[in-house]
Amino acid sequence: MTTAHPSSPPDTFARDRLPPAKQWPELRFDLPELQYPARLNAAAELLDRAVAEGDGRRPAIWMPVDGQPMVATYAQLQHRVNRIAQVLVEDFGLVPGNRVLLRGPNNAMMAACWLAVIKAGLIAVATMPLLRAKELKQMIDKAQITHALCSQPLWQEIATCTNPNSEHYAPTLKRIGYFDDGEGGSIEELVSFKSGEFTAVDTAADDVALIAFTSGTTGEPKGTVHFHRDIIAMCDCFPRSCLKPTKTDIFCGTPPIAFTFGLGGMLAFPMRARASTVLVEKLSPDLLLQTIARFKATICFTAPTFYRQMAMLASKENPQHNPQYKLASLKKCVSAGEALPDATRQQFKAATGIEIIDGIGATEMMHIFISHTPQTVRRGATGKPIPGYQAQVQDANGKECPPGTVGKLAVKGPTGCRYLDDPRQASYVRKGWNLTGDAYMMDADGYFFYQARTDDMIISAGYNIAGPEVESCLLTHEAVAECGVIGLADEERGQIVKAFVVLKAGYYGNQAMTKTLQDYVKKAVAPYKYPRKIEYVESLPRTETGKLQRFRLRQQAAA
Ligand code: 3UK
Repeated sequence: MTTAHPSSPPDTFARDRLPPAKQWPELRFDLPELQYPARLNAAAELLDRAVAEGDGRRPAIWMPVDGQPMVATYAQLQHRVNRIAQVLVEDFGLVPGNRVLLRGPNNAMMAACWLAVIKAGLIAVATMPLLRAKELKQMIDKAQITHALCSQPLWQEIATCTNPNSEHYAPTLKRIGYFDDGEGGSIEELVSFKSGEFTAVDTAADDVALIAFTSGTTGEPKGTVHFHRDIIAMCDCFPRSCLKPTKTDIFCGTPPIAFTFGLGGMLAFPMRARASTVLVEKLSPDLLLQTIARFKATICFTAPTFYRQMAMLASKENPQHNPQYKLASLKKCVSAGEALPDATRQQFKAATGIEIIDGIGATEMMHIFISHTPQTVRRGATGKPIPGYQAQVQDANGKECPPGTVGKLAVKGPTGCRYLDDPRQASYVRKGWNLTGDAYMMDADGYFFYQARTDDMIISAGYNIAGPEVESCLLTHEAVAECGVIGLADEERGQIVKAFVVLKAGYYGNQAMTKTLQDYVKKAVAPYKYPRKIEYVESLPRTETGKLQRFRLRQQAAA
């Protein structure tokens, strides 16, 4: 039924499972920088072109080795990428269009493997380190993956998928190559026999380059399919209009390369700018602050909860203030993954002087599509559609709402949602618009204000209440370290507002505190939004990408 594409790679599995054309979002390439040639290999564009244009000796990737900064230049990275690509093609026998699962922490080998897969015209399916055999099997089955490259310390869960006696056996997976490993047969050993000569496969701009599974919280994971062109387009949108990096910038941060937020921020954006990136395998807020100081990082990417904890640590008023946190090098900070509460923005600014750049992105859209620069912040807003994207707030019938009305966020631009063989395509894309599942409001000046995930809106006694608004309010109280707000089923009101609160050290969750917090919210926002129930907890459930798992809070509340 499918017609072969003129430039089809030998294995057309992923292309054949794209949604039918009428279910695609409208793609827009309105800017001059978004006019791409018909043939484009994203790894060649990011790496080979940097070397060819004379940047081979510039630093590309920094890593801490025994606490000391170690660097790989663009030329060194290219040599390593070429040799891995040779292993994939010559030893593993892979052909363009085959899928390769990648499993590793953020480090230079993981980055090199990703680039090698793309350069060889294969399809990268990067997975987050915390995923278990169950989730890996779902992805392997869905994307029909035959080969994996895995960081040795993470071997266990993926090895389970090759065991025919395991319930997580994934029969298509034939071979796993392990890296970060000194043993015989490791990728490091295999590459040592290779010449380092490898010409990038001449892919079409719209050949599939990667399948990113959504970090969705429930149900079967959805694979979002992205082309070589999409990787470059994400680099030519948000970074160009909001971040404005230069060659001397040093990026650092927490999002995994397996999350498209991290793929951009930790690898593709720095490379597109010929800048460098610091890859650290495990970061806490404390270690991220130390990393910024040690590597003199200039740009940081992380989630709101990290900025909040970093602000607390870096504040000079904090009794635990660590004089090692020298943040003088830091110039720009990007927050995404969930809404940035204004309280966090203000605390971080007070501690560091930096105005965070907030941006909403999605795995389906590849990266950020609404954001702002530090100069154009509007309190409480995510920003405006970035150049290259259009956005509007729609009602239930897909009609644009007037300013000031809460509705569904709809976006379109050079990238967009294409699920791999999934009926849910029909709910994400309607009439050419991508519907992200977020409730938003646009003001008269065109600024977009996040309200909540559409299915997280709380309806209490007929009122619509956005949990994040109540969270933002609670976070401005001096006793509150973190909080999460959900709707709890209630016979009389339908739902009531319930807050889970993590208190700062020295505060106690008793009745007096509950009364204090309730009164505080009633004074700051419309009183009907106040949390009728407050539960004090040690920590909140979060995904590996820093997102609050509200469904877990709801389960906890129901139990
Ligand atoms: C939420 C935000 C408010 C929103 C992502 C930047 O998060 C990313 O991708 P996911 O697929 O989740 C998408 C959903 O997350 N969200 C993200 N950023 C914000 N809500 N303010 C924000 N700034 O519900 C969105 O629909 O995991 C973020 C770049 C790439 C990404 N993949």
